[in-house]
Amino acid sequence: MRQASVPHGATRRSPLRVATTLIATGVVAAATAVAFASAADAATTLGASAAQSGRYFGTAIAAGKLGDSVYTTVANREFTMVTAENEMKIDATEPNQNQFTYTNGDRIASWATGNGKRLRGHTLAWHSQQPGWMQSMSGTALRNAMINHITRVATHYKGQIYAWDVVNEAFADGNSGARRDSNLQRTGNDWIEVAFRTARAADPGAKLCYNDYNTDGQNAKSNAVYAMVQDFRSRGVPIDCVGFQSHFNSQSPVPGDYQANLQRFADLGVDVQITELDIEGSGSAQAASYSTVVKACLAVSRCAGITVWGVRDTDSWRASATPLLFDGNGNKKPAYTATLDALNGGPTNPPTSDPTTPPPTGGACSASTTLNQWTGGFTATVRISAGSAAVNGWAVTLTLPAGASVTNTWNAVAGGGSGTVRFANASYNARIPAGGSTEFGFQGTGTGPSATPSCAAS
Ligand code: G2I
Repeated sequence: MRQASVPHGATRRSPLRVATTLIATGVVAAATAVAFASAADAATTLGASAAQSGRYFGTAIAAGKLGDSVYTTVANREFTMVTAENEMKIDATEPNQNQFTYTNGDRIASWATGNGKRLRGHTLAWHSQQPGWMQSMSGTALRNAMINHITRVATHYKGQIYAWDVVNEAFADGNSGARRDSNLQRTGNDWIEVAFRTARAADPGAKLCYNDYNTDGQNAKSNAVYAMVQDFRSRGVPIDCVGFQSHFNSQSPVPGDYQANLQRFADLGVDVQITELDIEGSGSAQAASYSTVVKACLAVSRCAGITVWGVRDTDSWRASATPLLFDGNGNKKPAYTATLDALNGGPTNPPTSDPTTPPPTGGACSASTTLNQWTGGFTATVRISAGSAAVNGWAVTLTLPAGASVTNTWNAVAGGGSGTVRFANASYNARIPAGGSTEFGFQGTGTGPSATPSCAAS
């Protein structure tokens, strides 16, 4: 079932098996609303400010830098999503055919989960960064190797990945609107849909994305991707999201139709994600471009989040162009402030309230959890119902069994990843009318919650 009534993060498939239903009845309404942030207490990190509208703010992480305490301090403080910059690519995970190496990818995955962050997987099928053995392959042998690679890697990370870049950069630059020539393309035009079907079979809980660059505005290349996504949606090929890398510089600035382009893809019924954002430059010009990108995402309800391609300028693949939000010492740049301000002032922010006028007190709420449990993982769907009075904001608290942790949340903002976890409403589902209900969900590793959730309304 697709939930069309919620803005984004809502394309999770329904649990196939319903194992447990838990009902908890209402906890007393709070006297003051805590769900709404006023300007005076605007969020002070990128992750928290993005979470106000139910979005994530992520970064690429390099395993080799996890021993650098400035790097990890900034990354842990600011970001809620992590992409492995190179460590989950084909050459890194399968250096020799059928010999899989997950050491560095796992280091990033455990750093992310250990710090309560979600993971984007990058990338399962790509013409570039192929190991030598794959570069020299073709035809059926290559097609089978691709299927095997996707199956093995997606299975290894099953349950840990919010979204996979299943296929990366498969279209040609320029005006042809054609597929990029590559050994994978030469195995047959259906290689992309085979890759998506294979990924879905291996990890049905992950969102599956197509990811590319120079597709950020409307042009021949993005038109070709658009046609593919439209075709996939019409034929039931499993695609959930499109990633827009968004590597910008003066030759390739933020397009004037950036937001409109995101929106037209979203209108196909997929999430859109900004996956590798960096903008060459400095000072106020760079800051203004970052602000434009953030505002575009906030204005598109299915824009699920933004990932920047590195922490500090010195961590960037194009370090000399200083394209990121922190300088080499980890200090915030003007681009950081502009990004934070845009996130805090975005159109989907919760409404601000006059601090001298207490917001109206809402009624009580109750919560019930439907659990889909498999060995080593679970998804939980939580329904929050209002009583005879409307609810203006809600928070559900539940306790996970020992060893369990939350890896992925949709339609709510999670606080804590293990033990007692609190889920607060997103801005767009705070209000529940009298007698009405709303749902959020989360995915986790280990055993799902059997304890009774409590619901606090405001
Ligand atoms: O090129 C920027 C990005 C474009 N979209 C796909 C991304 O996967 C890509 O990321 C970059 C990484 O940021 C670089 O770090 O991909 C490059 C390779 O295509 C990465 O560069 C590689 C170097 O080519 C290797 O020589 C080096 O060993 O980084 C490796 C690790 O530092």
